[in-house]
Amino acid sequence: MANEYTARDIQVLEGLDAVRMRPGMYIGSTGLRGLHHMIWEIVDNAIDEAANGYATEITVTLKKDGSCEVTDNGRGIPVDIHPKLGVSAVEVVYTQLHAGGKFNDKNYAYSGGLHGVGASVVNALSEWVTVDVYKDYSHYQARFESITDPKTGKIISGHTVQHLQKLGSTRKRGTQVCFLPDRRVFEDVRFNRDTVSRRVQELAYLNKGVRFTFTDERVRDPEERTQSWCYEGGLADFVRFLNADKTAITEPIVFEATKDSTLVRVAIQYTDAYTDNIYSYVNNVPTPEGGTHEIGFKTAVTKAFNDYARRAGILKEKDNNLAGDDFREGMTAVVYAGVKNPQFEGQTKGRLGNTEVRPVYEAVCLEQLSIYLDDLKNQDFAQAIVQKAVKAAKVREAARKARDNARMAGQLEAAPLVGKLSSCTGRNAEQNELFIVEGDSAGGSAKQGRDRRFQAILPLRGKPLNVEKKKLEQVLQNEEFRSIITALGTGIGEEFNLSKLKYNKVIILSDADQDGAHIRAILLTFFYRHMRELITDGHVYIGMPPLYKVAKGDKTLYCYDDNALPAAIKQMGKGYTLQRYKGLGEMNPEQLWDTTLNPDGRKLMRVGIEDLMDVERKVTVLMGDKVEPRREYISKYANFNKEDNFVPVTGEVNS
Ligand code: 1YM
Repeated sequence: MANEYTARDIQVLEGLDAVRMRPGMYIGSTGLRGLHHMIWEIVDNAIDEAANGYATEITVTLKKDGSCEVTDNGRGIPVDIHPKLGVSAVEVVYTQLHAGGKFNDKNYAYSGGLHGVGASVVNALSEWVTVDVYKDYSHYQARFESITDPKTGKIISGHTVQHLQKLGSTRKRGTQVCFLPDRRVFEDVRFNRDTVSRRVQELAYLNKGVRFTFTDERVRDPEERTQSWCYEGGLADFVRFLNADKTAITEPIVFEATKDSTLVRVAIQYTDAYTDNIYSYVNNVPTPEGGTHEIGFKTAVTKAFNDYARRAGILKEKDNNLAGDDFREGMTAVVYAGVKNPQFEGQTKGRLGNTEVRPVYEAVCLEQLSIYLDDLKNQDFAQAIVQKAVKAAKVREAARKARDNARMAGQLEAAPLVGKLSSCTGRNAEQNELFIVEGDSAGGSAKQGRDRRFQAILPLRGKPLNVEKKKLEQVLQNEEFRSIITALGTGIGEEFNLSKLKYNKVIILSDADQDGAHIRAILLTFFYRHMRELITDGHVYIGMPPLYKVAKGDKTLYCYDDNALPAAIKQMGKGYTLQRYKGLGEMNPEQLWDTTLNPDGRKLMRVGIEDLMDVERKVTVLMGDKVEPRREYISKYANFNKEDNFVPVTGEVNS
């Protein structure tokens, strides 16, 4: 075979100790994200083997001993001896940084992951790794361990303790890799079942026809241990899944093409919703902040549909073009790009930066969409989409008028808010914080307890409107939301401008009960739907008031969750008093400052969008208008004390 790989092709650069010195540089973090990244680095290699047409099955198994095993049924990593290094290709791939076919263009189509240094990085950060290769009717195995040098006491990373050796004969084909993440590197070495299974399912959608099986051997019930996915429809199946709880008005529109070595894969399905959801990916990696592929896609959609609307006579010569937002109303899309040497940018590296991708992506989408729209058998859908956009344009125009009127009446400007918002005296937006507080009485305490130099308080009366079921126009009529929009200073919807944000931290403070959770969910839904950048840029927080106060004499301890209570009681000893806070309103201003407002010691949870597709589903199901899925979801997961149920977004706790 012309492209046959041999050990000679592998370039050799560096040893593994560099990785252990700076793990963050290679896997992003040593937290849970980084821990799970280890799995995806190995899975990446298996997916490449499938993408090249050699493997059809990939498994990921979480073992009882804390290790993770990944397999594929491809060709198996090459086993021949590297001419210069004198060890097998398997060992080169696992012990030499930057080794691997990924640096060799002729063997490599689209490389994902971080610089393709995956396998050796995983080895460097593991206690041990075993690699089994089934190839040419033989079973080979190698083993690596991080060992302590008896002379220097230093750790030697990923040391080969068993060279690749033939163990026996087999008819199996493929590669099996098992690794145990090193507890000296990671803050927490427990893999999260949901994180892994969700991502494996996502990979199954993105890699059509490949069977992905996920097993968690730590689960007791054998029936619940294994899940398996294989989607022949790929992205088309993906958008259908994303829209499962919505009402679709078209079948998925799907196309795939390659131009100038950029792979374009798109699936679009319209629903009767008012918002749009675009999930973009590059080389199997999510790009929640979009980038050049997504921009190209959006431009093409606007152009293709406007051109069609004119050809079909829906837009007359005198009419203006419809806006991109109009054509995206109700759109769910998966936008996939296969890119050589992708550059990921932005704070969380969630945006594609390659400028050359944009025109190529746009051209392919424009061509493919035009073909779709001109096809006679698609006319019903094409008409439905354009009619919906025309309606959206009318609503947008009405919303603009409503906004203008509101502005004219001064409702969106600061002045009439005096009395409601207690602003801070400092003018440095970087330092300022806005607390959105549930209820007037807690609001009152917060106003007295805060540090007015940088903390502003906005009390909310009652429950704000559930925005999920409302159009922007209606949202703007709601007084609670108008005050929030005005206080933030950013504008909203298409006028949203993050650089005008007046507060670096926007902190939601609500009670730790069902009502509080609901209010929090409504506010987060509002930010998610209408000011998403506020969340993706990391400005939204949830304040965590304490649940208990344990006191004795002049000593006081606050507990922020039930688990902390026994320790606090023990620490106090006999004769303590215990107070359970039912609401923020029960705290006096000093207590509120000590526990919840004071940056030294308070607990905040930053809201992030870690898994957009899951968030979208939660928001739709929990806040939307289809009753049946909500009832099912709630009865399945009902536990109102658990954060997760009503918070459509997840985040890390940082104090
Ligand atoms: C469970 C993880 O690593 N599978 C895998 C890896 C490789 C190959 C096949 C492979 C690639 C090539 C030729 C090639 C890798 N090989 C290398 C290197 N699964 C898993 N399956 N033959 C086999 O790229 O041409 C790196 S990864 F560099 F040795 F070729």
